[in-house]
Amino acid sequence: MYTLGEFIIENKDGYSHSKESLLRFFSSIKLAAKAVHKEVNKAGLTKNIGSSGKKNIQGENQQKLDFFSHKTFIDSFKSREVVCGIASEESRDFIIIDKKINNPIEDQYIVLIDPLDGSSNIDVNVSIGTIFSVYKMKYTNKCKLTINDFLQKGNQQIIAGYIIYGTSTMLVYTTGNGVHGFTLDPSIGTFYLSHPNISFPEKEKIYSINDGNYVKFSNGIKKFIRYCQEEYENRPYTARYIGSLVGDFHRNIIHGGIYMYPKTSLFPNGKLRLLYECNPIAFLTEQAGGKASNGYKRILDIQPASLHQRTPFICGPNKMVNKLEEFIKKYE
Ligand code: P6P
Repeated sequence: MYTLGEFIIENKDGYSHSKESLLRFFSSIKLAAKAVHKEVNKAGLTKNIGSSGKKNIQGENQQKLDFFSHKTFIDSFKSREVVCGIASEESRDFIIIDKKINNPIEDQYIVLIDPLDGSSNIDVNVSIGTIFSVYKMKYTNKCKLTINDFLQKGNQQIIAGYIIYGTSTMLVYTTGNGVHGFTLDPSIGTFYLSHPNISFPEKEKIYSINDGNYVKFSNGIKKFIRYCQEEYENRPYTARYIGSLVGDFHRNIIHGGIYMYPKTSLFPNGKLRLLYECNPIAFLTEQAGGKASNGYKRILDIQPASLHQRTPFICGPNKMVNKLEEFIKKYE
């Protein structure tokens, strides 16, 4: 069984840039993931549970583990000399790691990260995750990073993935040649290839949406929810929603389902963030044979205007996403 390092060394992921940079990057991801895994798995027994008492830049309650994960991943990136700039859900501005820019290795990565997505679920023991999105520096002038290095379209990503802290801790990633899942063996701290070439199954089974917002949805979304509930063909689909994007998405990519977070009156531009939630999940979705849109446009083609901008988000099997877009077009 391949370890993640062996998988990369043998270029099983078809990565076409510097293998050394990729190894350094995933060395930092693995180290940080194991540290977060350890804290998450004993959260109930330590002081690391509950709110930090601070608000993040989105004005949301920051959980103690949000900050722990943010700091852990950033420190890990800094020490592996492959990341020159980081944008995190937990920090207003991007973070420049100066000394990396002149580093001799070929690729300098720009990383956008949601350090601990779904963290409101920590106190109730529901799966949560870290989501990461990676670009090369946009401009050859490596003397100075600018915001434009971070506001690249999602179709420019070179790596995207997540770690899910669930019944097991898994790392799932793509470099544009399929989606591959690795499960952590905590007894020896090694990630082993457990899910090669993940793709949406032929048969759709699940629809995921926060039904509590039903009255706030557009007619197109309401019509699609009713469509999922009709008794016809292989419907009704099963409704599954745990309020954790990584948990909902991971289940849906394995079992076959659509995830929707459309705009509502509370979130007129959608709730999820384009750069470090939707773009990486959209890249994985397409690599797994599915489709990701805002209801009208391919997520990966959206030109970002700001680091923390939000977007309506739909991702899943082509047939389900196309059907939803049909309803949105017909009923708005
Ligand atoms: P709601 C978590 O806060 C998150 O960003 C996603 O992980 C999750 O899918 C969504 O928000 C849940 O939002 O409004 O349904 O609680």
